[in-house]
Amino acid sequence: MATQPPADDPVQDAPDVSPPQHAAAGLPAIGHSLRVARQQMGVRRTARTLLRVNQKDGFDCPGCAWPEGEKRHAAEFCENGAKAVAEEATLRRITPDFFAEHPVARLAERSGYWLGQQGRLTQPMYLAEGADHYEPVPWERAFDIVADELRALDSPDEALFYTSGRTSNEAAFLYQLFAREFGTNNLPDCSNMCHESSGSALTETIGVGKGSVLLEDLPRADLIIVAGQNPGTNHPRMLTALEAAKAAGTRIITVNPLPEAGMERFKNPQTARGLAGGGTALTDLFLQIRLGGDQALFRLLSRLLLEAAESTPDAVDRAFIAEHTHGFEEFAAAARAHDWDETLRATGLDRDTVERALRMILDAKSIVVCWAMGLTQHKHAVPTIKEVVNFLLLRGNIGRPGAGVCPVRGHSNVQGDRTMGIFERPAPAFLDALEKEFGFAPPREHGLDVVRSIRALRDGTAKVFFAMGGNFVSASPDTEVTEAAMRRARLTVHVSTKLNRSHVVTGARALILPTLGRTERDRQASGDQFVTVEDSMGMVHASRGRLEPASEQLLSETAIVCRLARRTLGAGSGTPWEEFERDYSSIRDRISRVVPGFDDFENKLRRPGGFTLPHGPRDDRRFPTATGRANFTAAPVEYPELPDGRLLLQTIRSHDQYNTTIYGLDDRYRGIRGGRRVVLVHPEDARALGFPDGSYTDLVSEWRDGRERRAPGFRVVHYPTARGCAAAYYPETNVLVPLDATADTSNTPAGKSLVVRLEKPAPETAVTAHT
Ligand SMILES: Nc1nc2c(c(=O)[nH]1)N[C@H]1C(S)=C(S)[C@@H](COP(=O)(O)OP(=O)(O)OC[C@H]3O[C@@H](n4cnc5c(=O)[nH]c(N)nc54)[C@H](O)[C@@H]3O)O[C@H]1N2
Ligand SMILES: Nc1nc2c(c(=O)[nH]1)N[C@H]1C(S)=C(S)[C@@H](COP(=O)(O)OP(=O)(O)OC[C@H]3O[C@@H](n4cnc5c(=O)[nH]c(N)nc54)[C@H](O)[C@@H]3O)O[C@H]1N2
Ligand SMILES: [Mo]
Repeated sequence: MATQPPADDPVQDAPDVSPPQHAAAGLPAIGHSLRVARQQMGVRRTARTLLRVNQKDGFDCPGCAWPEGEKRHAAEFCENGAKAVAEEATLRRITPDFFAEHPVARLAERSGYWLGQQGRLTQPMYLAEGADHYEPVPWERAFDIVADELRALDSPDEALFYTSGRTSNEAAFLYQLFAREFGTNNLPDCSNMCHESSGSALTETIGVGKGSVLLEDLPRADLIIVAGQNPGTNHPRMLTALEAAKAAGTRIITVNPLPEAGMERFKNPQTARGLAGGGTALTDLFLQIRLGGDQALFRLLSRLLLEAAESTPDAVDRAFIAEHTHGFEEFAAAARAHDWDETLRATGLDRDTVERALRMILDAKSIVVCWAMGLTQHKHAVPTIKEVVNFLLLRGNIGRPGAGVCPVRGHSNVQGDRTMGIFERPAPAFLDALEKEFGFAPPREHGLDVVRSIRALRDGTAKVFFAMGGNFVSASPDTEVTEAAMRRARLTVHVSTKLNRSHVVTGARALILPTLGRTERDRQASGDQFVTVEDSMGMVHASRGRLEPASEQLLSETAIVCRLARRTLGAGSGTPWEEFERDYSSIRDRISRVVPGFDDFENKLRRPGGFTLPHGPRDDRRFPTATGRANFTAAPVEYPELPDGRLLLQTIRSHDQYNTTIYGLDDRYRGIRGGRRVVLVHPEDARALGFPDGSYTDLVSEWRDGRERRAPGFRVVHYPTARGCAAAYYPETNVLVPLDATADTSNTPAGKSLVVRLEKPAPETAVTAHT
């Protein structure tokens, strides 16, 4: 059966709105995934591909970083995993004719949705200075263009090497090696916009910037708190794990300004009960918190635990605190001084609800806290996550079964890329190990993260932008500033699978280098290769694609790095780039000697399901911090201020997108269909501001630089969010996020608490705005 042609553009944005749903998945999820898959891949390829997702000899799902369980179903996929696979395994193709037909300036007027729908990139393409169109370019010439431009720079620090989180361990390890041999630590990555706040907070407090929980801990927990996360859409397989935990008696508290359907009830499509019956209710207690109120909430819960301990000594774990922690007295003093009224103001919660939460906490011997972007993308994200750690430390909820911190990562290998050294501020020990293994002196000065990279482009101090995947201009904040910055570069280069906006908002010259996806066979001179990835819980395993590549001209990411490195570094490099390209096990051999936890790498991969990386706090309550113990911290409590007549806006994902990749225009669980320019506002707030349901508004963000940032033409949807709060989709709302509005310490764009006003739009913008 033929696949369907892509939809027309521009998208008329007049969404249908119905009440939000109260359960996720079930039969409709299967129907939707099969429909999307068939449109992109046809029937046979759909069946062949979806059966291979996350199987032990198959490929790692390019969707999220949630781990695979030991017991795998014949179809270990979820609706959004299936969409991610279909997006990559699509049979649609972009050939040079497409670029001959469409000038770059016209492509820049298209929506991101339309660009992504055109299909897989098939050939390297070059946009010469002053040219209107991309033209095909042979690979060897493409590498010459990049190498010449890099070598012409006054300093290696004028180059930026971005990574998105789908890159395999092997490619990531070589990419950072190349950047450092070239002479820079400018390795910004999507993590800078994602879980950087978790990394910063956890490294300081427990000494390891990763989660301490394994999949088997979830059903062992008495209580799981899910704060600032929407797993029904973004980590659907997590619902299966939560369902299993419920069956084992675990209780769940959800902390979120939005009542997300997936956390209310899960209808597991892999069980009869899920398909035909009512499914499983997941949340036992819902704390509908105001945006940014979490630090105040966790501080209050800690205060209440300390008070409870005065009459019930085991409300806090004194032995653990004495033996394993530092800074308790200072923290306890700050917690005791923390105030109820301030917490109720910051959170919008009532006293009774907080007390119910406290009783569930006191009843729980072991607690896991899971979180994602709802905690990481605020100005005070790092102190918020440190507050979660304080709360867990009080009852010794780390380093024992059923307890711990569980930051749930986004991109399928974002955690592995970091482990492989994709980091602008590498640890000295990592650089020492590189130096010893490869015999060159890596740069020691810290490099630039995402926000600092944008400033460097804007100010002309960075001149070459190279991206290993991702869609930098759409994912980054302050779209106008970022796009203008990108246009100042001398050369922009994107290693990509699909067309996106970053290919059409370019520097003076630009290259698109098409690459293999996860699902595709990777053939090199020594035979078929596999790669490895690390999931959100530190499990490393192999991933092997089986599909024929989208085009004969694709190179693997690994091969691209190897060839570029040879061309750029020439005889100056003693690194065996040719051998690395020929046989990926030679890369793993080097990784095993440089990266802690990877000794005997190749052999450990033979174990079914792979192996788990060591984690001091989890394994034996070893805390490699500055104090050698787990650190309590007593940062001042913060929460966003909301001026009169304004709303706090969070930027979120719909059910039909993967970051900047738009699969479709519906957000089924929230009752939105056929459009993305919607803003969800509490009915009473909307009425007070004069916006009936179905009216249109511009969103105008207010920031201390006084500059107006406007996103025009949003349909107002009356929605049961927390009072004073609003929500709209990213990337459309990235125009509203000021470049300087970032989290303290982690520098992550604070896209979850923007002060905005609603303004009646000029009539003509009401229904013609595109996604
Ligand atoms: N299908 C699909 N899967 C994905 C992605 C995708 O786009 N599509 N993206 C991947 C990536 S890179 C990532 S990082 C993850 C993102 O996964 P999530 O973090 O789940 O994604 P968001 O849509 O940003 O949702 C943030 C959630 O936090 C809540 N929230 C916002 N602010 C606050 C707050 O101040 N306090 C509390 N308690 N809650 C708050 C929001 O209401 C929302 O439920 O998903 C990954 N998986
Ligand atoms: N306002 C706001 N902004 C945000 C966020 C938010 O919540 N709100 N979330 C932030 C977060 S958590 C993240 S992680 C970032 C995401 O930032 P990015 O990771 O940069 O963006 P993606 O949209 O995931 O990138 C999609 C592109 O990756 C390419 N691609 C896909 N698969 C492959 C592959 O296997 N190899 C290669 N080389 N390329 C591939 C395709 O060309 C596709 O167009 O956005 C951040 N931006
Ligand atoms: Mo992310």
